Formats: sequence, structure tokens, C-alpha cells
Amino acid sequence: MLRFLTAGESHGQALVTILEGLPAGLLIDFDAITRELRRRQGGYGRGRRMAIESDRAEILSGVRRGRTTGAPVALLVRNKDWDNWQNTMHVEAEAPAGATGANRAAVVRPRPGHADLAGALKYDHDDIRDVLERASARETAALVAAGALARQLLLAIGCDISSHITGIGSVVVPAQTVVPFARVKAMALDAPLRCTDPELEQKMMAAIDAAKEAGDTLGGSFEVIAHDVPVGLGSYVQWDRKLDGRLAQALMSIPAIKAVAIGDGVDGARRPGSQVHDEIVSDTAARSGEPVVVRPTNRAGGLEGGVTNGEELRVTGFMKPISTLMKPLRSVDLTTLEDAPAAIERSDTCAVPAAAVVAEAMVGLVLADAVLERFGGDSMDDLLARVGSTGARVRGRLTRRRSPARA
Ligand code: EPS
Repeated sequence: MLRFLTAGESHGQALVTILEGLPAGLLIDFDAITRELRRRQGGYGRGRRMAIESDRAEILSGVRRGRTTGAPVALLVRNKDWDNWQNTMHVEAEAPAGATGANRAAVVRPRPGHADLAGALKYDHDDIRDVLERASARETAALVAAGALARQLLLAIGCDISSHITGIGSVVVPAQTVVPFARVKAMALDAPLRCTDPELEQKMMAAIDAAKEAGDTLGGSFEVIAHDVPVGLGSYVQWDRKLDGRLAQALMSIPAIKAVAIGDGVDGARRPGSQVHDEIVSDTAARSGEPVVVRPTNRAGGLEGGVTNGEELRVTGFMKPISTLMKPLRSVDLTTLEDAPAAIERSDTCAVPAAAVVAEAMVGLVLADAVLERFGGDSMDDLLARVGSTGARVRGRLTRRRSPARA
């Protein structure tokens, strides 16, 4: 079992993650963690905060001489912006001597669409900052750091994850477009939007520019693809073991994600079964010793009955527009209960590219957990041996047996 918790506020000192369950002996690629954190910070439509931060995760425990020990891994991502917020966000009752940054007034005008109002009522806060600091999508940096480690476990068993943008506002990649994994992987990691259609990408960027100009924000969608996923992750035998449900929860937990689709998703609900299900056929051209059972299509996105079927895993997330608008919506001052425009916090115009990187991390964490559940193993050697022998058995089931040699 792989489990993790995060802590940290957007303008506090740091974000912290504890990740437990990684087998011993996983070689850690430190640069890959930084690369994922940098990717999350980028993307067209981000705001000024990202010019301040240059995220890096420090590993505090659970790794020795470059390899995991099997102990919990603690990760720390410091907030550079903390220096501008110490007088607002200090932990002590009074700001300590030498604290820096302004002492900001309480936030009292909740932003529609944010956790502001519901959070202030639930936790009985007068200053909405106590809500927004933790509800902020800054926390997703901690998820990406943890996800980077989960993805290294998956890479060790040959499973790779990537993503691409499929829509920004009303500019969308047509339904049923299948973008090959190799094309997604071939895109530059720092491409402004990581949409595989350059013409659409230009239109998407223009849409973001127009929204920014209008003081508005835009949502969109992205597809996460996991390549070479072992067969048999998740299970159909109990509701909470179905992998599609676990992926949906993981993606829906990312701020502003409002819908999740597996494979063709919503589009499949609008077509007859004959145009939705992926036929199972025998490949007559298969050479001896090669699997002969193939699926010409993968509309199911690699999951049937909540179990991975050996095809690519394809999951789409849909993000609503960011709720901080520079041209604010109507709201109410919670101290006077008079009408007042919603608070304006510095924010992004569009964070769909960042959300896609976070979704890759969450898919990585769910898949790594499911891999450990299926194969177990406290050390990487144990895990690799089990993945190998089960893989050989599965391949054997789908391979034509040679006729036994005549005596
Ligand atoms: C966010 C508001 C902005 C974003 C932030 C999420 O932060 P700030 O209020 O400091 O300008 O930049 O995202 C991050 C800091 C990040 O690392 O992703 C919000 O309100 O959710």
C-alpha cells in the first residue's frame, strides 16, 4: 500500500509530504522530481506568483545513498514567497522580531466558486485567509513531488505516464481523436500548452489572452495516458477496489476538477454499444511466441470492470475556470453583510496545463498503489520478480501454444 499526506499553506513556510509504502531499493532520480515541479509551474496563463517560486523538493528521510530504504519518505518544498508574508502568516501569536512582509487586512469577501464561504462557515473563520491558504492550488506542488516518486517506481517496471491538453474554454480537440502516446511524449515538456495540434494550440493561447484582457478566467480539459500498464490492476469484486473509481477520486480531488472520463467517457454514452466496445480479435499475422489476442481499438481507455486490461490507460480531467476573477463577481462582505465585489487575490488566468501535470502525478500515485497491492514486495527485487513472472503468465494465456514435439 502506498499512502501519503500533505501539509502546508500557500504563503506559509513550506509544503510537506510524507509518502509511505515505497519498497526498499528504488533508485531516486532527484532531477526528475525537480523537472516535474518545474513543469507544474509552467504553462500559458499562469500568474505572477510563478515568477517568485522555483520549486525544489528536499528529501528529509527514507532515502539513503540515493535509494529508498522502505521507511517513509518526507519531502519539503519551501515557499520563497514566505519572505513577503511572514507578518501575515506567522505561526506564533505575535509576529516574531524581524518578521518580513506586510501585515495584510483580513479577507472578508468570499469568491464565488472558491472554498471561501463554505470553509469560513464550516471552520468558523472570520478571516477567509485561514481557508484560502490551505484550499489554494499551491498544495498541488506537494502532490507532484510525491507523484514524481510514484512515477519512478512505475518506470522501474516499464510503465510511463504523460499528458496533453485537449481543450481550453470552447477551443477543443474533436471527440474520439486518439493521440498516440509517442506523439504526446515527443512534445517539448515546456511547450506553452502541450496540445498536439499546433493550430488549436494557437487558438487556445488566443482564448487565454482574451480572457486575461477581460479580467476573466478559463478552464479546459487534458488527457493523461499511462503506457505499458500491467494487466490486472484494480478489481471488479468490490466497489472500492475498482481502479476507475480510484482514479476518478484522485483526479476529482485536484482543485477545480469537476469531471473525469475514462476512455471515451461521456461521448461513449451517446453512441450505441457496437460503436463503443473494443472487439477482441485473433491476430493471424502474429509470429510464433507473440500474443495473438489483440484489441483494434481502445475506447475503454484501458479499463474494463475496473481492472486494467493491458491497453493504454486513458483518463481525461475537466477543469472549471479559476474562481479568482480580476473583474470580480458579486459577493457579500461577511462583516457587514452588505453587497460587495468578491475579493481579488493575485491569481492565474488559466491553470489547465499545471492541472495536467498534477493529474499525471495523481495517476502515478494511484497506479503505484495498485501495483504494490497486486504484486507486493518490500524490496524492488521482490517487486520486479513478481511483475515479471505474472507478466509472463498473462502473455502465455494470449499466445498460441506450439504443438508439442512428436516423439
Ligand atoms: C492560487 C493563487 C495563486 C497561484 C497559486 C494558486 O497564488 P498567489 O495567491 O500566491 O498569487 O499562483 O498557485 C501556486 C502558488 C502554485 O504553486 O501553483 C489559488 O488561489 O489557488
